[in-house]
Amino acid sequence: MVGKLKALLWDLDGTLAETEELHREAFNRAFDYFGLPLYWDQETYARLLWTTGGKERLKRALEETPRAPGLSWEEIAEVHRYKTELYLKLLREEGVTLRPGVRRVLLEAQEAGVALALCTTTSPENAEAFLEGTGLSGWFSLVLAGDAVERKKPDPGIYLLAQKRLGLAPEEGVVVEDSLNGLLSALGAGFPVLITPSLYTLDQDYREAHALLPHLGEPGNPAPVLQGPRAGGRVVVDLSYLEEVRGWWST
Ligand code: XBP
Ligand code: MG
Repeated sequence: MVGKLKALLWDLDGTLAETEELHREAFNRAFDYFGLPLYWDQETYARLLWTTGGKERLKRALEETPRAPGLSWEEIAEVHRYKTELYLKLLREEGVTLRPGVRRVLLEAQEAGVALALCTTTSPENAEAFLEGTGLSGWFSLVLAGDAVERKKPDPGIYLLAQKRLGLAPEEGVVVEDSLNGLLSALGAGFPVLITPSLYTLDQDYREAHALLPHLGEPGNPAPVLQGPRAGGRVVVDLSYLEEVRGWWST
């Protein structure tokens, strides 16, 4: 294994926090406002989440709904801009809680001089508002969001761009993700990947992940390791465990 861990790269939605219900609510309110014949219940949203990116997801939903109007990309972007406004409002009003272990691991990384990068498919204003709302503004030296890359996850573009911007070799980082699309994107860029599935991505196929745990764990509430180093045991994920994940990746 080469050198020590230099960067932790995080997905946002589903990984740092369970945000997808706020997104779903914002989408549905926007559909109502624009008079679109769409309503996304949880089952529909779980299926549509396979298409990453709000505009791309809306385009797909319109295409598969026979009585829906054929909107241009600009019109889709307009509905999506309004959805973003609603999401930001919901985020401020309802707030959001970080998933177990997230703040602790971020803090440990920050204190150890390990760079933090946010690599998310959501829009940049959502990412900034999220970081502000959770007290994490300024923690991430790199934030890549939304249309920062031409093709969204599962394309590896976002993680390749992060490597370039951070001057990082894949073996010098670990990616934390919550979905198969995120896993495929990070693997495509060559990174070791730890997966903590979220409410909408529990049943996806994570066989290729280097570590799989339901959450990062906290002292007093360690997480069962389903796959990867110390599988069958319980861990509180910290930098030393993440180093083990890198070791696991290189074997
Ligand atoms: C998840 C996504 C996003 C959000 C909605 O991103 O695919 O599209 O569901 O946000 P990630 P937007 O898990 O990579 O953070 O409507 O702003 O796209
Ligand atoms: Mg995610």
